This record gives sequence, structure tokens and C-alpha cells, in this order.
Amino acid sequence: MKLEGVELRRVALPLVSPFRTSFGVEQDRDVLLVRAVTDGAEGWGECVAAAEPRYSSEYADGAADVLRRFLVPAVAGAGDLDPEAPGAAMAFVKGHRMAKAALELAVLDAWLRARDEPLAGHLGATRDRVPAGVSVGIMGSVAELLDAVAGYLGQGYLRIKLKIEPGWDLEPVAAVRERFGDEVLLQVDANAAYTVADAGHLAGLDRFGLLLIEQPLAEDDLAGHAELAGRLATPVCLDESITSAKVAVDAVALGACRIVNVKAGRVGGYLEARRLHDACRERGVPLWCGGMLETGIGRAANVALAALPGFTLPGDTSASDRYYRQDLTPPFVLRDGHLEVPPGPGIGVEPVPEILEELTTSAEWIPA
Ligand code: NPG
Repeated sequence: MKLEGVELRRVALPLVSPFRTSFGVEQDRDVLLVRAVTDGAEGWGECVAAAEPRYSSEYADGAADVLRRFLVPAVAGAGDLDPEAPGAAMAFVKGHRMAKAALELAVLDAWLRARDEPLAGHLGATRDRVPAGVSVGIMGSVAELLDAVAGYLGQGYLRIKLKIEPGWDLEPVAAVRERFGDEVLLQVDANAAYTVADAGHLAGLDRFGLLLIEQPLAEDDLAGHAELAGRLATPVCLDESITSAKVAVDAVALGACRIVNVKAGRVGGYLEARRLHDACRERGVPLWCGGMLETGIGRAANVALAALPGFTLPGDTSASDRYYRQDLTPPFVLRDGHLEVPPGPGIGVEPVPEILEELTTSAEWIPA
């Protein structure tokens, strides 16, 4: 299979409500989509880099630039493509994992469609639906938060994740526990907002029986996470710090985390995410699938990944209507607290042409 060209397409989707984290507020998602056209079939990928480099160093315009100038030409020059070929061809470029992941997925989707094979099966999925959790942003008041959580629990979400930051941590968690009880699967995510000096304060979360605390400290602070983990009963989970399967294995060995959030974009692609899965599963490390406010394109691939057997905790794989009034693809719907893994070939979904046109802000064709 040969690459004939790649389309980089930007789409803008308003979020149903602003999503606030310790690193900023998202009102709209400015998404970079990658469409790979090959002599066999076409495939789609979604780049999870946000418009601004607040969560990580990558951002959408930077991803488009590195794709245009380096990654697409490298994959186009690789000749006959199989699933591993794009990763090998792009390896000379340092970093830019989210951009690489998007192009790798688009090519993989095309390759799988040409073979009539679903992504989930290719990755080694063992389930046809995945349990859905929901990530709840920082709110203006505890009352507002309780209303939001009540709404999500009412819809059937099986796990709640609360975003926290200094000044919004013990009180909202206590309020959610008090109102909804100890049975609710509950976890928190700090997005690197604390330092080791906050260990005593964060130990105050131990009394709430949380599943985990996610990324309390800076991305590059594995030693700090190991120290903190020794001072908390709540298991530490890492997100931003985990940039590859090797880093995940090292982080666990160092005692920096006991649980790993898997995001294919953050580790450079779904194939590296599968390697991470295999290594962690072998070591008995629980995994769950993170989310980056994906449209149906990225969500489809995430749901396929989350159906692998090592994903033993519910992920940030919510239904389309948690994010968007109008998704790019037919919407993912919550059924009995689960999302169905698309059964079709490749990622199993495609953008609805009229919706895609309506939401597109720019498109650029890069011939191979
Ligand atoms: O459900 O897709 C989702 C959002 C889950 O909280 C979530 N994502 O820090 O993991 C995160 C956060 C995020 C969102 C990060 C957007 C980066 C961009």
C-alpha cells in the first residue's frame, strides 16, 4: 500500500460547556484531522494537540507544521506501507508524538479498511463495549459541581473524575462523597498543579477512598512522584509523565505510580499504546484510557484501545454529547454505562460529509 497524499483539515467544534482544568479553560475544540489517501483505501486520524501548548508542549499549529514539513514526506518516502512502517519512517523526528500518532492512525486506518479488518481486533481487543467514565472540570462553586455530577450519574456514567487544583481539592471531593456516597467510583486529576511540599495536604484525600490521584506533580518529576506515592495511601496514577512504554515501565519500577492513564497521542500512537499495554499487563499494572476531548474519529480509536484486556478501570471515554452537540461522526451513545466498540473496518467510523464541511475552518492537501 502506497501513500498518495495527506489532507490536513482543521475543524472547530464548540464544547457543550466550558471545560476548566488546572492548566486552562477550553470553550471550543480546534481539531487537526489527518486523512491519508492511499492506493488501497482512505483513512482518518485525529491529532489530540490543543490550540495552545498548556497540557503539553505540542499544539495544533505546531503539529500541522511538523506533519507538513517532515512527517508526511517521510512516510510518503517509505514506499510500501504496513502498520509499522510509518513509525519507523518518522523515528528520526524527536518528540511530536501527537502529530506522529495522528498520521500513524490515518495510515493504519487505511491499511485496515483495505483488509476489511477492525482496529480493535488488530490491537487485540477482547470486548465489544467499554465502561465509560466522565471527567468533570473545575466549577465556579461546589453546588454547581454537585449538579454536574448528579447529571452524569443520572445518565449512567460508571466512574467520576474530578479535576483538582490548589484551592479546589478536599472540599469538592468531600462534598461529592457526602452527597453521592462511598460506592461511587471516584478519582481526581491535578494535571501537575502541586509540588512535593503539598504531600501533607494531599494526604487529606486519603480518607475519601479514591481510586487514584492522577498526575499531582510536574511531568518530568518521577522522583517527586515516587516520594509522594510513599506518603499517600491513595494510589498515584501518571498521565503527562508517560511518554512511551519504556517510561511507563520505568515509572512503575521507580515507585512513581501504581496505575497508568494511556493516551495514544501522548505516547506517539496506538501501536506504542499497545506495547505499553502489553508491558503493564505483564507486570499487573492497572490501565485506563484517557481522553483529550476527541471527536468521534479519535474516540472510535480510543474505544478500540480501551477494549484490550489490560484496561481494567473505566476510562475518560464518554459519549459524544458530553462534549459536543454535534459530533463529526454518528454520535457515540452511552448504553448501560458503556460505549460500543465500532465493529466496522479500521476505526469503524467516518465523518458525516455535510457536518465535516460545515465545521471545517481550513484544509490543505499534501501530495506524496
Ligand atoms: O473526556 O476527553 C475527555 C476529557 C478528559 O480530563 C480529560 N482530559 O488532563 O486528561 C486531561 C484532560 C485533557 C483535556 C487534557 C484536553 C488535554 C486536553
